[in-house]
Amino acid sequence: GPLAIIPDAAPYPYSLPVKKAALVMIDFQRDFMESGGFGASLNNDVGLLRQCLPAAAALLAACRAAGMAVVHTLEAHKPDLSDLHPAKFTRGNPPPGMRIGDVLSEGMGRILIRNEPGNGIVEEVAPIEGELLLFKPGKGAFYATGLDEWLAARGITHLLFAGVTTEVCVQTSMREANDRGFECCLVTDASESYFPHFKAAAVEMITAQGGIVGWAATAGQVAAALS
Ligand code: C5J
Repeated sequence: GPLAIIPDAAPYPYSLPVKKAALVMIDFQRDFMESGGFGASLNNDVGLLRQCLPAAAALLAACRAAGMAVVHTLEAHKPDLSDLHPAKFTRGNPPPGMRIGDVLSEGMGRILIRNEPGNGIVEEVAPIEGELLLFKPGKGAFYATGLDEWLAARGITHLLFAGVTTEVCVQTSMREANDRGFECCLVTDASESYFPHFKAAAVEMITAQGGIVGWAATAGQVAAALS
């Protein structure tokens, strides 16, 4: 099959066998990205996260045009909270009304619960028919989701990562993938954090030591390699 090469990837050129690759879009959900959502209610600036949407949309379009597999994840729990560990439920000592499963507002619904309004993917990068949509109860995309089996069934060996937030769910997912033998590349401008210095540190620690977790490239570099 076709091989896309990104010559300017960090820390050295990244080769992407297009038919054995998937784009993994992590947690582009209203909960984290919209004013009035859960992230905003925790005093985070969602404007910082939204900066990555144009690059993420361009990346998604380029990967779709290349015929690549696309996976979208949502950080989401079952309505009965049976997949929510007490350690996650109580972390941060949230006040009543601000715990996972509580109703945040009429517009957003229950916090981090499957299929609630806030748990939808923002329209700029919404899934289309034929793409995998996964609910994930943890930070990493491989924990309790069946993603390993889905990728193995398709012979996928290479993963591109985009999404929010860079140092939490994106980095955790990329590290999980790296330990499972996938060749991973973080698409830097298609990922954002509420803390710019955390994003910068995550990109550095992923690519340091010869790419100890994987590569990094921009959406434009990926699109150019795929075109
Ligand atoms: C966070 C995520 N930051 N998707 N979730 O809690 O990174």
